[in-house]
Amino acid sequence: MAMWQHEIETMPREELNKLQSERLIWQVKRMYENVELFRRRMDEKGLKPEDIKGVEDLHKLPFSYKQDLRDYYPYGLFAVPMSDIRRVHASSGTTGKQIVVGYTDNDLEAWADCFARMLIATGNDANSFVQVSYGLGLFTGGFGAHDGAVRIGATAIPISAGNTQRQIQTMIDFGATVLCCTPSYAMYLGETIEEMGLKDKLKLKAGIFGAEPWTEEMRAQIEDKLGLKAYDIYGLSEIMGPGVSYECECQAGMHVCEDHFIPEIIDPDTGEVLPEGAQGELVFTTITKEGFPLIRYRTRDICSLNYEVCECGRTHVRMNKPQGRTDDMLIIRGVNVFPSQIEEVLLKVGGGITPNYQIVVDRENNTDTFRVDVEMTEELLSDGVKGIEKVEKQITESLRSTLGIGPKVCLVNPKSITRSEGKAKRVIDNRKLK
Ligand code: DLL
Repeated sequence: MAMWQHEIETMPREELNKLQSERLIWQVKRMYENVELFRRRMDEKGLKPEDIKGVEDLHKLPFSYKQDLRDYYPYGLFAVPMSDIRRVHASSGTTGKQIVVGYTDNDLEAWADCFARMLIATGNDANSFVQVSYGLGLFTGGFGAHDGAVRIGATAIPISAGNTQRQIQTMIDFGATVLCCTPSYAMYLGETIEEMGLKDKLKLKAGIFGAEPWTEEMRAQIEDKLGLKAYDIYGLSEIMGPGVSYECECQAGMHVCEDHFIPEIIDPDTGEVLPEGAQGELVFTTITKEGFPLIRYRTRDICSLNYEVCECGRTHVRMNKPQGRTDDMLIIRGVNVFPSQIEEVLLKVGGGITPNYQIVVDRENNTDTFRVDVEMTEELLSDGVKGIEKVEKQITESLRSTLGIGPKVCLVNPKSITRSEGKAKRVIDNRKLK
């Protein structure tokens, strides 16, 4: 299996484009026949499946949106009869009705292959013990990692998310060599292990962390606390789940599984395809998915693509860490603010604080208020008020120079910000309630 996967991952671009073209043509035709919304959008554009002759025509196709999944909830966009759907997953997102996605047998195979590619790229094999601490359930994280682990013949430890003490006990007793969870939970596990003085009992070599944005600084801290190499993995329920793209041993961008998904970067305002290397909204077309295929799906994630062949030899395009989402960008007093920028500043400041923070935005007398609560360390707390004020001032100034707008910074007691076992909740925007 490993060899066959690697051949695909290192396919010359010309060959890869040919394969993508064949698969795109197949997908457009079957979706036109089976998905009413897609047919209607094609008809509105005056397009017929025969007009799509290869990847060069991708930009002609209509976009699809998260709202479509809500409008056609739960199964209205599936392209096969329900008797061919073997499993469904769902994602609630932060707002609104949950979205439902479905997989055929072949889709589940492809998904396991994609996750397996990452496990192999990061040094795993049948001797690995993969602790799956993403939620196993309707969330795609747990099952994606589990099926990938099984695919490479490793020993899966499907513990799911939560119960930190038990996670640590299991990690040690069962000899986990790979940990799969969100980066914020990895950080929390690392902090707890540090406090318990158990780091030298761990056998972890690699961590596969994704499902939310995280920074290079956070990577360094997690690697230090858990004594492993931390790799980024990206995915979204609508396209497949974890493994749409993944970091290899070079940790230099995430390879998109281009034999299954074609990425594009567009200007989110005009919808125009941007030149290579530009930053914009990531869009995906699924070219092998049978159950729930999507054409030109607007992810809302902001990133750029790098088509240079990676040092590892893989030709599949690399996306950089998403810099945020078009829909989680905060506009505070007219200034665009991404939570990731704040996190980067906090991790650079380092001393006296932990990377646990929360952004609180509100509106008073028609003016936005902007506060960042950051947990301080026990040491700083025992230093007293003067030391605390000094760090608060330092953070305020760093944030002002990075963001162009200065928040009120409050250092709060250690462990006072609620920890998440899945995706961290970093932003409380009270303006939405007003
Ligand atoms: O979070 C799938 C996943 C599970 C990916 C486990 C990686 C690991 P959703 O819940 O549908 O699916 O959320 C998808 O999460 O559009 C991004 O905004 C964000 N996201 C996922 N991975 C990353 C990452 C899963 N590595 C949404 N970096 C996506 C930044 C990420 N953001």
